[in-house]
Amino acid sequence: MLEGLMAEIGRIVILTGAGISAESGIDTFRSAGGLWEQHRVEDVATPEGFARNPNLVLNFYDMRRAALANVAPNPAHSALARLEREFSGELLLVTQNVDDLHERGGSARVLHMHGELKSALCTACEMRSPWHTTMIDRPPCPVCRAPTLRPDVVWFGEMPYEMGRIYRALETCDLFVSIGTSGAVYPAAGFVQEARANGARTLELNLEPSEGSRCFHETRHGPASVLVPQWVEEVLDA
Ligand code: BJW
Repeated sequence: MLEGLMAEIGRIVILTGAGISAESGIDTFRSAGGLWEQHRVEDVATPEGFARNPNLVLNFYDMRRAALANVAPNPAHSALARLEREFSGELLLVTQNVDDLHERGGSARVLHMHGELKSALCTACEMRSPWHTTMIDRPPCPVCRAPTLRPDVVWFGEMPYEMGRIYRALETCDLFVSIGTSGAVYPAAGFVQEARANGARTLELNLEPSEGSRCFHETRHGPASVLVPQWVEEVLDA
């Protein structure tokens, strides 16, 4: 479907989800044995869960932040970094992931719409600060010194980051590509319809059909570590 069309592609928006980091050893959210198997979503990914039991939530995110040291980017992350370097058009890489594997894979411009494990949000002064250690011990905010840090991630019921910039890019892109996401969580799940309504071609790369597969012009099924490098090669060869 994309053959012959790629030459006309000047603006690409890419959305990634947990599936792109699965082969690096980070559990996806909805897989058997995934994160939500050990913890209820309501307990660890809502503001209400944090208010009820902050220690449980801070510990959960401290452990996930520490676990980043034991994983590495895979060929899918590296391929998207190559695309950023070599594609002559405009590229916006939006990830729902809170890990740092895109950056470690070589991508310099990544928009983390659900926040980042390596960032802290102060509930007192609302400033975001780079964060690499633990929060369970209630360290002071680097900006206002209050002991009121929380993980800088977007929980259910909260507004994802950079929505204005993302919707503006979806209005003008020629191609929207969704990689390794189940299409179960909004607003990201609605990006494909937004892009299509504005005239973009749409492509899904996922291990298996997702909840939103039928919304895409084209879907390819298989592991991201294989599909993404193949697709990047096609784009750069066009
Ligand atoms: C592979 C692979 C391999 C595996 N290769 N692929 C009713 C209807 C509609 C909406 C709502 C509703 N009720 C409430 C809402 C809104 C709510 C929502 O969507 N709820 C749903 C449950 C229905 N959304 C929100 O509250 C959001 N905020 C919001 O809507 O604000 C208002 C607003 C209004 C208007 C405009 C904008 C905003 C906030 C959502 C925050 C989500 N947060 C989390 C946690 C982040 C922190 C953390 O990590 O702990 O984000 S939840 C979790 O899900 C995480 C993920 O980013 C997100 C998406 O998951 P993802 O990435 O898709 O992972 P999986 O596991 O679901 O799928 C993995 C896929 O990979 C699978 O398909 C596999 O097949 C595939 N795969 N191996 C390729 N090797």
